[in-house]
Amino acid sequence: MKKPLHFLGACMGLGAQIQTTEKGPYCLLKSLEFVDFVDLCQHPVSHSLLHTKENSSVKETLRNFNTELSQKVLFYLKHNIMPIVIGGDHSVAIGTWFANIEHLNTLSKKLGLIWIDAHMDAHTFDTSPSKAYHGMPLASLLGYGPALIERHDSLQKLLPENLILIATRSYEKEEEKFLKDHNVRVHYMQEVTKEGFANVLLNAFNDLKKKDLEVGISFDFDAIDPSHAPGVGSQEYKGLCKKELLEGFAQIDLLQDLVCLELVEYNPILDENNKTKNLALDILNKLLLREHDLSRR
Ligand SMILES: [Mn+2]
Repeated sequence: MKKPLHFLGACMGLGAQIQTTEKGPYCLLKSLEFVDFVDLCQHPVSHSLLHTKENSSVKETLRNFNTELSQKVLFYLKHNIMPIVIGGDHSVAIGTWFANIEHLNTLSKKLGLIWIDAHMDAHTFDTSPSKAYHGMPLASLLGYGPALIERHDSLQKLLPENLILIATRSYEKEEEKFLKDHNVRVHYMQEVTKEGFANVLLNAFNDLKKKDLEVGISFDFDAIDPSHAPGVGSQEYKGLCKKELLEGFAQIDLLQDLVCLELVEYNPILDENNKTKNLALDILNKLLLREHDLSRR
């Protein structure tokens, strides 16, 4: 049986300094032509929320957005449909993963989260030099940082021992200290280059599975080297190459083995020759949907 899935376009860019990542979901999702068996959707609240900066603070907007996104994600999880969240900037991870934690909690299960990203995204508002919220979602998920979702204080948090970062290479020392103090496992890019992304990813996945966790992946396109994925808000050199990413992902059945998958920070405005878009489509078409019947495309 193929597991049903549902795409959620999280069209939000207010968490980043370059806000045109909000255009990522639509640009990507409209290129997928398998609507026969996938209910393709855009996040229905996104456009009413996108340009409310004048009459509402960015924080307020992000809080409302993540609250609605989490309710959407929760709805699909409850109906045994795998949500594939397409961002948007990485602040949408707050909505995505709090929903997963809440859903798993009702099943007496816990989330193991793999965060593939050039950055640590573990700032609090006080430590962040840029004050951009997309640099803070992990702090928020761990119970710190700004409350960018309703009821943040009372929500079950991600447990630090169930979080693994991969491909990390750009961060501030406050973030590193924060993650170290919480004993979060970080596989820096240097190690990934030495050991191979495929090995690091598979080990991370297996270790979380051994702990009887449900595994989710949050993938930020800036984990990839800008020569392979220039269409991101915050380019960081010496990243993963396209081939090793796809080979790494191919070891995991993204549809059957994960509780949820999130792809964020694709910015079509900054893309060059559709490099980033084609990479995203390769992940979705060749890996996620490989078991689906693509013959009608
Ligand atoms: Mn990120």
